[in-house]
Formats: sequence, C-alpha cells, structure tokens
Amino acid sequence: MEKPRQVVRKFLARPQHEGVGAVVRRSIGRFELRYFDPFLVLDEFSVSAPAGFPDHPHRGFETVTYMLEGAVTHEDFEGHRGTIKAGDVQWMTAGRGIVHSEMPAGPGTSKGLQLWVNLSSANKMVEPGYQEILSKDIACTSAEGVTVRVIAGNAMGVRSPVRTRTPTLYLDFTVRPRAAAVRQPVDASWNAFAYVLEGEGVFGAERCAPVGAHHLLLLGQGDGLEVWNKSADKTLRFLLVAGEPIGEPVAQLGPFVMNTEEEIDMTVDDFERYANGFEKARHWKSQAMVALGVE
Ligand code: FJE
Ligand code: FE
Repeated sequence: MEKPRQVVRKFLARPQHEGVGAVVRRSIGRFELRYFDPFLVLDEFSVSAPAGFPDHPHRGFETVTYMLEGAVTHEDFEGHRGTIKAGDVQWMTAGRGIVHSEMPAGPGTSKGLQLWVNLSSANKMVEPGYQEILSKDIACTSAEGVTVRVIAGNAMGVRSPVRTRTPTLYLDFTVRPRAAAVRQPVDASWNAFAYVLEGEGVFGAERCAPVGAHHLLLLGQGDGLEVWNKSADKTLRFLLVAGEPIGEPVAQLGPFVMNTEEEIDMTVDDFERYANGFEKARHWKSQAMVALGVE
C-alpha cells in the first residue's frame, strides 16, 4: 500500500422512522449525503413484528441485505420467498422491477444493514435476480486478531462468490483488542467508506481520534485503508465498502432510481399499469399483508 486513504467526512447515523413502524439509521441517502456513487442508501435497520417493510417496488438498482441479529422473511411477486438469518446476505438485483415485502421473522428484534447499489444505465432494466449466501458459506479468514467476512470482492486471500454488476467490495471486519493493524487494499479509482458497527476504531492514520458505532466515514483518495483497535478490552467491528463510480446522472423517486426524470415518469406509468416488468404485481399481495388483513 502506497497511499492509505484518510477520513474526509464523518456522519453519525441517527435513528429515523422508515417502512411501517421500523427504525433505520440512514447514513447514505439522507439529505446531507444524497448519493455516494455508486451507493444510494445505507440503512442500519432494527425492526420487530408487527413493524416491517410491507409490499413495495424497486427498479434500477440492487439491494444488499446483511443480517446481524434475528431474521427477515422476504416474499416477492414472482413467488420467490425465503428467510435471511443472522450472518446471511441477500444480494437482490431489482433491475427492471421487483415488488416484495421484507418483514421480521420470529420473536425479538431483527437487525441488519441494507445497502442500495446503483446500476449503470446498461443494467437498470436487466432481469431481476437473487444471490443468497448463507452465513456458513460466506468466505471468511482470520490472522493476528483480525477476522474478515468477505461479502463481495476479496480480502486477505479469500474471494466472495457474489457477482457484482457494479464492481463492489463489501467486507465485515472484526478486530480484537491489541490485534495487528488492518491493512486492506482498495482500488484507487473507487469510492470507499467505512461504517462502525461496534467498539471504536482509529481509521486512516494512527494519530486520529477513535470513532464509535453508527458512524459513517467517507474515505479520501488512496489505494487502501489502515485501521487500528486501540481499546484494551473492546472488540471493534466495522464494514469497509467500496465501489466503482458509475458517473451517470441519477433521477430518484423513492425506490425507483433511473437516469432521467422522463425515465422516472415511465417507471411510475409502468408500475401503475402493471407493465414492463411489473405485470405480476396486478394480482399479488404478500402473505404478510394477507395475514394482517390489509385490503
Ligand atoms: C422503505 C422504499 C423502500 N430501508 N432497510 C421506501 F424500499 C423501503 C424499504 C427499506 C428497507 C428494507 C429493509 Cl429489509 C431494510 C430498509 C428501506 O423497504 F422503507 C421506504 N420508505
Ligand atoms: Fe425492498
């Protein structure tokens, strides 16, 4: 590594209401940070029944749901259904259109992260699809007190099987107290951020002040990241995420993300008229909504 990236901006993600009765800490996608190319949203969510994210559409990007605690059951309008459990990841390509529900499963609180990765104009209308990786199948390795789970891309000699249409690196690091420094290469042309999940970390340079949970750190130019856990007794856990910037205009209306306002108008039309990928929404309602007796 020749030039470690430094922290250029820091945001504390405070809780806000989203979906129906759910709480999210939104870092990317809020007013002060509308878009960090190619990332549209980063939500750290916390939800317990009957709250959740009932039937809603997506078009033009991918959602990456990574569970930390509990579980989320998803169902879509094509009959694809499953439960994402702690440690599992669901990499969903909404492409031309998905309508689905995402609801907590079982008792207690379900917690996780949802990242929205934009798609280039060439990929916005691709067929929807899923990549679902169980916790036990996530590439993972440890050395000198540092453990990394490789959700996308590669780190410390291990590679994720996930196919990313927008080139993305997604790593979950756990750093024991007094562990060796984390030194992770990141492509110099990509945008990169870190998000602290627990404990405190020193990011970028050893003299920097430690940063605690729920903070998003935007990283500046460089070819990698160095991180230290200087705490005597607390484990540090953080995500390192990077992506190749798409460099195209973004037109967004909630869960529809296209390049122009005209394409957004066409998307609203398609959704309202059950066309161009939304055909199956006409006669569909999630079992979660049926169970709640919603008309
Ligand atoms: C939403 C559009 C959405 N953050 N974190 C509009 F897609 C959503 C939505 C989510 C979501 C779902 C999960 Cl499982 C986790 C999330 C937004 O489904 F809430 C609004 N208002
Ligand atoms: Fe969704």
